[in-house]
Formats: sequence, structure tokens, C-alpha cells
Amino acid sequence: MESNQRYTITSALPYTNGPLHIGHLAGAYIPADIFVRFKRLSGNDVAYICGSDEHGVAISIKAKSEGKTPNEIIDKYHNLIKDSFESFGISFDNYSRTSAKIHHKTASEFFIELEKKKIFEIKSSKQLYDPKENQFLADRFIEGTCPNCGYEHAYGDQCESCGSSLNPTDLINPKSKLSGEKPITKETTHWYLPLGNYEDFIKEWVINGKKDKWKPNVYGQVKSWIDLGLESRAITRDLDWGIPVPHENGEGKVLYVWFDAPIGYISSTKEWAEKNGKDWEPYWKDSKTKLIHFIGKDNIVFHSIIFPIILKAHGDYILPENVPANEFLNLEGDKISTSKNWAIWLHEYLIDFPGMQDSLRYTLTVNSPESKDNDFTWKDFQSRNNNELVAILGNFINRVLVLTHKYYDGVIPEKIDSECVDYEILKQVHEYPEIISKSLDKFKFRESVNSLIELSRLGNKYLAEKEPWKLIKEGENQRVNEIMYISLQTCAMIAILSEPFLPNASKKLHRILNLNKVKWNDIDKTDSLLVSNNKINKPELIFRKIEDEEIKNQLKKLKGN
Ligand code: B3M
Ligand code: ZN
Repeated sequence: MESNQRYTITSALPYTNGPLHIGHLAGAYIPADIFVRFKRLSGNDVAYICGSDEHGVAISIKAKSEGKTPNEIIDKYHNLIKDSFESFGISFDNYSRTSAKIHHKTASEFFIELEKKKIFEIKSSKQLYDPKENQFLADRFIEGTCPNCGYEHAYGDQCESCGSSLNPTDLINPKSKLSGEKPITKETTHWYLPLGNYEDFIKEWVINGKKDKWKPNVYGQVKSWIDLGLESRAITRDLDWGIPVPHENGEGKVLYVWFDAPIGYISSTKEWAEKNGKDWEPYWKDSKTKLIHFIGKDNIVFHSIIFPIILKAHGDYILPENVPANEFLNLEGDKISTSKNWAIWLHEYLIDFPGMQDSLRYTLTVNSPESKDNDFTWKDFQSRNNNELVAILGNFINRVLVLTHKYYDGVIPEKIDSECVDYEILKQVHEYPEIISKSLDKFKFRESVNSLIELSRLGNKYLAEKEPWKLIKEGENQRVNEIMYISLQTCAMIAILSEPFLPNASKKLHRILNLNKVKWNDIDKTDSLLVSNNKINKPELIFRKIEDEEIKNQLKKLKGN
């Protein structure tokens, strides 16, 4: 198991224009958090970095629609989002925001450095303009048909359906989101990043370097963009919300949100380092550091082409080792949609299912849209919870705890040795850290959490076959001792290995078992996770069953929307 490796791990910075839903969690946060917890537990040096993305047209539009200022909007949603992450145990080392001073400074310095290096092209061109609103129409201010896939609600900078990155003038039948009118064109000057100059670099780095290392869905997308040819992208905008362009000719212009937002990972790392008396630079500049970006598939082009080109152009920075993007999560057969309110909002889930964060984490992991789009249904959520967490994992633990109290008053029985007929079972249990690590290192989250359930199933099967409750009546005390010892070690293993997936359950189990935190890479040095003669606490419910009624209510709520 890898240890002592430095990692900089990021999750996409969410826009503060609305609350979080399950699609966000499944895409960029749960997998990252599992990976981060796993890497920490195996003795690595991890900085898990995120923050709110508070610039861009998405914020301006939301402010307009709510009759508020952009500042009021970002404060409201930044706090709501931050609370949701905390409640779900997403264990960021730092959660910053791009409105922070340190970020404005860092992003401006990046621009100035690239400007000094003469990386940018400065071009005047005709851009879409709304004459009614007296405003240029960039990004989400403009909607039209995607020239690549025909989706009718593509934005001026990106099609959310096929993920391609666009220029506003690429759109077929463009329409202003402000007035609904067809825009006119008007001349304006902007700074462009000439992606075409970096084609050879990107080809060498991704096509030759990442083919077998990146997930096929990510590699495939990147390759098809490269095959289409890389064009210059404007990285400034005529807007009044964002980071002012730090240049004498930058009056009335701001940095494009997709230029500043990824730099937010760096600013957030600086903020974390400052707070903790650390040096941020090795996390971004030491070639031995592994940088990993967890994102949803609509962000692939920005993280695997544009941001790496920005980092490369700057020159001092490392490039991502991997970009394990997920596909999309649908809900009850339909695309999750904020505007149609077809979503499960995290802050509402927390009210309807208090204390049940692990159940959602589990369902979103076991059903993760890892290699293709996937569907969340309330029915599946209920059966995953009831049939797997309650009936397999919870049930096994509960049986062992109850029997230990019944037979031994909660005291761990005597240790077995390699002569024991069931020694093989104990050995098998000890293979699980390795099994789960191997899946996690390949970003196979479904596989890894299935192994955890498999371990519980193994425990259940063992108890059911050996029937210690019968043996005790027959006076087979030595055999019962062996069976209970092995079962208790299995419980401890489940407690340890569940931490990345089910942090609340894991914490509870550690407390009940009086188990100290064990590093995964030390498990094999400890043949007894629970030591004989130590005492465990009384059983407590770890998961609860979800009733049909609760599911009916959720479906009613969703469809009533
Ligand atoms: N805010 C896009 C999104 O939420 C964007 C991610 C930025 S990551 C640097 O889809
Ligand atoms: Zn498209």
C-alpha cells in the first residue's frame, strides 16, 4: 500500500448560484472524499482542496432573477453549500471562495505573468450584444443550439449535454437570456489563450502519456477534442462581475470565470497553508506531488486541456496526474434539473432523513456513475439501505456484539492461533485492506464498496454456518471462543475499512468496539485488531430501516414539483 506520498486533491468548485443536490455529491465530492480518506488512512500527506466558485454569469443571472446583488447571492449559497458538505462529512482540508482576497490576488498574478510572457493574443472581433440591455452576451447570458450535438439549450461557453466547450458565436439560433431577443454583433477586444500553440504538448502529455492511466470516458473525451483541433479561447469578458482584468486596457472587463476558477484550487491551498503554518508550494510545484482533480464530465475539457495549458504556460506548476471524472447521475429516469426542480436537495434530505448521511453516501457510491450515466431511484435507495446496510453489514455487527455480551459479558475472548481450524477465515478477512485499496487506486468506487459488503456477507455466512448459539448449548466452549474471536476481528476490520465510505458508522463502531484508529498500512502488523480481555461497549443501532411510507412521501414530493 502506497504511503508517504504527497497528494493535492481537488473537487470541482461549485457555483454559488443554488443549493447542492445528489448529482453534485455523486459526481465530484463523494468519490474524492472516499479517495482522500483512504489516502490519509494509508499514511499519505494529503491536501484536499475546494471552495465556492463565485464569479461568472451564472451568479449574475441568479442575482437578477432573485432581485438581489451578486454579493448577497454568493453569501447565501456559499454558507448553505458549505454546511451541506460538512453534514455529509466531505473532509476538505480547506474550503475557500473565489471572492476571497487571496484568490483575486493569485488569479491576477497568473494573468500578469502570462501577459509578461507574451502568451496571450489580443484580438478585436465581433461579439454577440444585446442592444436592449446594452450588454455583451457571453457564456450563460446566451443560449442556442449546440453545433456539435444539436442540444437546444447550450450556453455560449459550453454545451452541458455533450460537454464541448464553445464560443458564443458558434451557437446556432442564439438568443439573449436577458431580453429573449436575437442578439446583434458588436466589436470588442479581448485576451485569448492560443490553445492551438499547445497542441503538441497536449498530444504528448495526454495521448501518449495518459492512455492507460486515465478512465476511458475521460481519455476518450479529451482525445476527441484534440482530434477536432484546439482553437484560441477568450479568457476575458465584458462584464461587471468578476476579477477585473489587471491591465491598463482592461477597463470594464473581467477575467473569464473558467480562467480564474481552477486557479482557485491554488488560492485555496495557499489559504490552508497560511492557516496551518505550512508551505503551499510543494503541493503545486514539487514534481513528486500527485495532483488529482475530481469533477463531473461537463468539466473535463477545462481540467484536462485548458487548465493544464495555463499551468504549462506559466511554467512553475505540476500538471494533474489524473482527472477521474464521473458521468452524470439521473433521477428517477430523468436528467436532474435545477430549473424544473427535479432534484434531491441535500439540505432537504438532511431534514427528512436526519443522521442518515451514510445511507446516501453508500447508495451514491454503490450506484456511482463511474463509467456511464446512472439512475438514482428512491426505491433503489430504500433497498440498498434495508437489504445491504441494515440486513448485511448492520446485522452482522449486531449479532456479534449481542453474542459477545451474552457469552462473555462484553469481554473479547482468548486469541486463536494458526492451529485453529478456522484460521483460514481470519486470513481471508485480512486480505480486505489490500483488495479495497487496489480498487480505490483504480478509482473503482463501486467495486471497493462492494468488497466491504462482501466482507460483512462473509462474516454473516460464517456465523450462520458455525451456529455458535447451538455449540454453546452443547458445551463446546472452546469452539465458541474461536468463532467469536474471529467474528469480533471481522467486526473491527469492517469498522476500519468502512471509514472512507461510511464515516459516521465507522466512528460509532470504533467507539462501541473501543477500537483505536488503525492506519491501513499497519493492519498487517497487528494480528489482533481487538485484543483479548479488553471490553467492548453495549450494541447500538448503526443503520435503521427505511419504511415504504417514507419512500412514497419522497416520490410524492418530487413529482408534486
Ligand atoms: N463551477 C462548474 C460546475 O459547477 C464549475 C466548476 C469549477 S472547477 C474549477 O459545473
Ligand atoms: Zn452539445
